[in-house]
Amino acid sequence: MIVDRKHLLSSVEMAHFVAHGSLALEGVVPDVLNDRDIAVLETGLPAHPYGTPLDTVFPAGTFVRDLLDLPTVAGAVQSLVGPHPAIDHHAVHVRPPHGGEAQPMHADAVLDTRVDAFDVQLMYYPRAVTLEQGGTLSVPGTHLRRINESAIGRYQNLVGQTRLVCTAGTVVLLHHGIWHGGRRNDSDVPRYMFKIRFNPTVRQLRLWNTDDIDDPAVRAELSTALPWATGPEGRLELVNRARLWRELTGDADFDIDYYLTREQLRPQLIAPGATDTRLGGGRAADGWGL
Ligand SMILES: O=C(O)CCC(=O)C(=O)O
Repeated sequence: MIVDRKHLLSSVEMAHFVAHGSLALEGVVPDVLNDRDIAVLETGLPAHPYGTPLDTVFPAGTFVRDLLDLPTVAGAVQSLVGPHPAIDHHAVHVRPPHGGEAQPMHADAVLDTRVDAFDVQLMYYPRAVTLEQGGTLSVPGTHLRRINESAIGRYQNLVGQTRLVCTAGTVVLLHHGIWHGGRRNDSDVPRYMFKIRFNPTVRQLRLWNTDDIDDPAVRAELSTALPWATGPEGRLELVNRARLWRELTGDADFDIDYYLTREQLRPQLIAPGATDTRLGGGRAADGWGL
């Protein structure tokens, strides 16, 4: 389905996603759907091969499709991965009362180093989540620091981490590289989360509503300072974000400060008198002038 433009993300929201690696849609799923969903999640859902078309995995009329067709959800997903994404995989996570252990911190793929494309993970919480219930831990902004799945598993807590606490019907969209982990459920009620990973099937180029692309708030979002990325680490994040923003906007000259521009300086002109031995000893034309 192609979503009406008014439901697409704005450039400011996209810039927030690029800087943080996540976007929360608080309480966007109505209770009538949340109640229906719990029953289906308890039963479980059939698996499909990686990369199956969305229409095959979640045909019209199924509860997941109703969830994905909610205009706010559909608009956000389309803005990030485009229309007709494929389903990488999906999983139901139920943490029983006083059950489960804190998961090792991880990213959801074995070394996925793409910098010019990304998958999106949708996490849907049909019931309110309290801190006691073990709301998902994540570290905003880590998605551009690629790690190999649970290679960071020995770290239980990191500076700048957040814990999800939300109302029923909340959907969170995450970049595939974000560092995260489920926590123990210390409460008397089960905690439900349903996750879907989307693969883009089109180039992730200007898929959102770009009317506000020149709004200064876009650059402000892209420059957000995060607690774990101070000093030189923070500067590296500006480079990483500028690199992704170039891919998403098609603006090959975009930069935050001068970092990425400088890193890519590789002039091809050969100075007078210099020889490029790789090219058979050719000399630069005289008079090029310095
Ligand atoms: O249960 C959670 O909150 C998170 C689960 C998780 O990290 C995952 O599915 O990769």
